[in-house]
Amino acid sequence: MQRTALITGATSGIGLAISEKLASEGYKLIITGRRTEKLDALKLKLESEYSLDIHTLNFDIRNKQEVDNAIDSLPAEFATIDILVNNAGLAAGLSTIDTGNIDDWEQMIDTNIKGLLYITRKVSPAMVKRKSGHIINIGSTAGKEVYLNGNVYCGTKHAVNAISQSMRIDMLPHGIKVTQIKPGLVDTEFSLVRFKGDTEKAKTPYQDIVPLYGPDIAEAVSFVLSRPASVNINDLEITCTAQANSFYVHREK
Ligand code: NDP
Ligand code: 8X3
Repeated sequence: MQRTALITGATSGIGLAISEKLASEGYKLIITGRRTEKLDALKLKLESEYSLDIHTLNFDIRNKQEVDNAIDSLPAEFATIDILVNNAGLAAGLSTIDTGNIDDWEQMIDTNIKGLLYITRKVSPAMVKRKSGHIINIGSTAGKEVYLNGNVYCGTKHAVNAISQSMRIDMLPHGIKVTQIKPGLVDTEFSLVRFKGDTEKAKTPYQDIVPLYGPDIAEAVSFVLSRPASVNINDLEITCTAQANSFYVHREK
């Protein structure tokens, strides 16, 4: 049976790649993000490539009312969400704790932690009622090891790690799968967002390595979703070959 997947943060990077991969596999998709024109363009592209119906939801995940209204607005044919991919997120800035920008901190906490919670709280009750579903949270290697100046971003991804483990226990009696995928360095808009449009700075994390790209993570999502009903992948940490963990990156100069 065709399954419906809702992917947050589908306008770019990892979320966009997951949307493309799942569309190619015939999933019914709900794609979300703030940039309407990007959502519309992706819908048009995927619908023409794969003759699928795709629904777009345009909302800011930091706003609980917008999240609730968006999910309540789903037409009947998209209202049963089998798979929730909690991907929307960002890093803003990279500074020591005594110099960090408080607005950046709020944005990361509100998006990466509270946004993930708002949409999970809204979508999961129907999964519980149906006793089926799969929630995939995009964490990070930054949720496993902290690094210099990463303080708040690392904190939000440690929270995603804890919430993923805890929600897996909550969902256990209901047969709902919870998977956390923890990527390392993935070349997306992530770094451009972190460094606020500074293209030169944004290149530095990926310099002299072959980083991961969105499709590498989308492959993993596809794998996780294609396991038999009796099998769950709890956690998956993925880095490029040049990266061992948050600290060790081998750069070929
Ligand atoms: P991108 O910047 O390319 O994509 C981020 C996505 O999140 C966009 O689609 C953006 O959509 C969406 N988003 C951000 N803020 C909001 C918001 N307030 N409301 C709704 N949507 C929002 O980055 P990535 O693809 O790299 O990041 C995706 C996830 O992967 C994030 O959670 C990130 O922390 C995680 N990650 C990234 C890694 C990397 O190295 N790139 C490594 C490990 C984890 P829009 O702007 O249209 O709203
Ligand atoms: C993104 C990876 O190393 O920039 O989560 O924090 S890193």
